[in-house]
Amino acid sequence: MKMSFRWYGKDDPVSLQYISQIPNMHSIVSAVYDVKPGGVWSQESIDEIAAECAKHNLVFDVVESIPVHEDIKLGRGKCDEYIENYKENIRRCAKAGVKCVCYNFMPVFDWTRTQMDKMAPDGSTSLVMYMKQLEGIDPINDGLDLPGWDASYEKEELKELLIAYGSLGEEGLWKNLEHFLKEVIPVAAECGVRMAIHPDDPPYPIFGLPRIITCEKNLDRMLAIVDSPANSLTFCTGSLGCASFNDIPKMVRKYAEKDRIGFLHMRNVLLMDDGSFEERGHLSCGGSLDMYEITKALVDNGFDGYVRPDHGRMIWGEVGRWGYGLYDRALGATYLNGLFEACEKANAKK
Ligand code: DNO
Repeated sequence: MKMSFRWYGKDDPVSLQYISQIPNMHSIVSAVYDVKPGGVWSQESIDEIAAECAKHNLVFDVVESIPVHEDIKLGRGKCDEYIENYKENIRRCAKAGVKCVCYNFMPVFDWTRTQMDKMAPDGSTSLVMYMKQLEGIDPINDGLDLPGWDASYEKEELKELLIAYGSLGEEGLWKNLEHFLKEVIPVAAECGVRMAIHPDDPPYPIFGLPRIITCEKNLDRMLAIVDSPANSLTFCTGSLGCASFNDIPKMVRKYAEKDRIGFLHMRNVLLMDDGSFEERGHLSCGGSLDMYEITKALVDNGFDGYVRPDHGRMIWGEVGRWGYGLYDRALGATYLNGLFEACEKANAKK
């Protein structure tokens, strides 16, 4: 396992120096943030991230994300040009030492929550999704600005996209994913890069948009499109784990055994009866997921990919990006390091 940490570049309030002080920190997960989806990243920008990381004894070997342009997901417009650009980005990242590229195939919106600062009795805050609040959201008229949402869409554009995806439907989206993978995976394989798709978060349709990277059956289908280790998963325990139909430890074991997990996002969620969920601290005792069983499933299968502590709570008065402060993610990394060491040593004694 290689422990990693997401860093949003020079504007990130969390510095590389602080990240490097977290025990056992190895890799930086980052991206070029000033190029629009569909564009080509300059080699200099990519190399600069790698050089900054190296100054702190960290390795920039995971990209999250190279965004997939909506034209690719919709199979229209400049789809083929954007796919060529995507391939070029993979080649350039590989040149700078990147080994794994995380991406997603969610229409229009990335991860969705209904409240970013839900306060727990201990005064910490975290991200939540309450079904009651979700029902009240009108994605077109509410002018939402949630992390992961591209706030640059005009109302009319957004309306058009929602209609286009409505008529594309799930099977249309599968067809476009298939085209994308068949084009991009061979290039990644050639460069020694593992593409790692991030599941839809949450893993079910929202606002009438199709979502397909949601459950075991669909992950199987996605992996079968190109049966290569370069076509892998970013197994996000919190995203898949906020639907009760996903048995997370079982799925981790299955895909680790098949060597189809390139990258893991590890975090815990508390799942509620009506499908609502709250993000919690990383420990098993904080939520619905058994983080020990998940780690054991990885270690039993000799997992040697990347792991990052995903979203943390805001604690100790920290102010920063929702889910991406330093303190709680660092606690998460330390906890996960402990789980891995314990599982590895227990296995070594057998
Ligand atoms: C949320 C993240 C996602 C993820 C993308 C990957 O915190 O896990 O935004 O980066 O979905 O493409």
